Amino acid sequence: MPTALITGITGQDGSYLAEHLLGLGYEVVGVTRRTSTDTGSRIEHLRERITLAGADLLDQTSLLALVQKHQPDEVYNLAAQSFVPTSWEQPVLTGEFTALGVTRLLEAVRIAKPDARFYQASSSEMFGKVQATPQNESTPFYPRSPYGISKLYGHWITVNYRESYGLYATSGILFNHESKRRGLEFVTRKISYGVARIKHGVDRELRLGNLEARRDWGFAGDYVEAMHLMLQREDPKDYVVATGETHSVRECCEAAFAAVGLNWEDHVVVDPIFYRPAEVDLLVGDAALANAELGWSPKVDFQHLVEMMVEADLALVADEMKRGILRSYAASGS
Ligand code: NAP
Ligand code: G4F
Repeated sequence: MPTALITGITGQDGSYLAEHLLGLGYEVVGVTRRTSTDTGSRIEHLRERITLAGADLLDQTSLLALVQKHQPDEVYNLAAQSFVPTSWEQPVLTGEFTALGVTRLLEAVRIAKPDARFYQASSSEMFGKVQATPQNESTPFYPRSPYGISKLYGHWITVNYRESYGLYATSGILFNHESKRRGLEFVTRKISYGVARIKHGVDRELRLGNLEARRDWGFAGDYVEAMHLMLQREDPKDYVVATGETHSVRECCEAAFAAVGLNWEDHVVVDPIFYRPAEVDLLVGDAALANAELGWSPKVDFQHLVEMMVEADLALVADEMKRGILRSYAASGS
C-alpha cells in the first residue's frame, strides 16, 4: 500500500485529496499544525482512516522528522496561507508559509526520502496580469499580490529541485476550484452562503467587491484527481488544470440567486472595502496538456458547481438556525 503525505489536509483540497487517495488504497498521513481550536471539521469523517502527524511549514526540524518517520511514496504540499487579501496584510508571513515553506519541505524530502514523488500546489494567481489568453504552461507569469509572488517562488523552487537534484518534483498550476468545503471568505462560497442566509430570511443584503473580475472556476473534487495523476507519470512535469471557461463574479451572483428564485440585483451591494490594491482581472486556463497526457478533464461545470454549493449552504444555514449557531462573516477584507 503506497503512503501519501498531505500537508494542508484540514483545508478544502486536503480533505478531497485524502478521500480520493483512500479510495485508491493509499495509506494517508495528514499534516496538521498546532492550533488552540480544532480545525478538523473537513476531515472529521476520515479521522479513523488516516494518520494525523504534527508539523509546521515554518519549522524545518518538524518537517524533516515527519518525512523521516513516515517515509512517504508521494508528498502533496497543499499547505499555504491561501487567501489573497490577507497576503497584503501579512506579506512576510505569507512568504514564510507559501514561499519558503516549500523549500523547507523540499529539503526534508531531499534529505530524508529523495525518491518520494513531490506535488506542489501552484496557482493561476501566478499569471496575474495575464500576458496571453487563455493561459497555459508556456504563458509568462506576472503575479499581482504577495500571495501570487510567494506561489511563484514555490513554483520555481520546485522546478529547481527537480533540475538540481533530480527529485521527482512537479507543480500543478491550478485555476480556482470551489466546493461546499471552500472557506467562507472566498467569493463563490461567500455568495452561496450569503444567498442561503438571504433565502432563509437571516440577511437582506450581500456586500461584495469587484463584480467584473473573471475567474475559471472548477470543482475541487475534480482537481484533486489531476494532482494524483501528475505523480503517476514516468517523468515529472508541470501542468495547468482548468475548465477553459471564464465567468465574472456578477455571473456567479446571477446564477446563485437564480438557483433559489431570487434576483441578485435586489440584494448585492458593492462595497469598496473588498477591492484589492491590485486586481487579477481575468483568468481562463487551457488544460489541453493535462487532457492529452494525463487523460484529465473536469466533470462539473460552472452552473452545476454553483447549484451544488447553494444547495449545500441552504441545508447548512437551516441547520445552523435550528441549532442557534449562525455564523457571522469573517473579519473585514473578506
Ligand atoms: P485552504 O482551504 O486555505 O487550506 C490551507 C491549508 O494549509 C490548511 O489545512 C491549513 O491548516 C494549512 N496551513 C496553513 N499554514 C500552515 C503551516 N504553517 N503549516 C502547516 N499547515 C498550514 O486552501 P485550499 O483551497 O485547500 O488550497 C490548497 C492549496 O492549493 C493551497 O496551497 C492553495 O494556495 C493552493 N491553490 C488553491 C486553489 C483553489 O482555488 N482552491 C487554486 C490554486 C492553488 P489550518 O487548518 O491549520 O489553517
Ligand atoms: O474567491 P477569491 O478570494 O479567490 P482568488 O483571489 O481568485 O484566489 C483563489 O484562487 C487562486 C487561484 O487562482 C488560489 F491560488 C488562491 O489560493 C485562492 O484559492 O476572489 C476571486 C475574485 C477576485 O477577483 C476578487 O476581487 O472575486 C473578487 N471578489 C469580489 N468581491 C471578491 C469579493 N473576493 C472575495 N474574497 N470577497 C469579495 O467580497
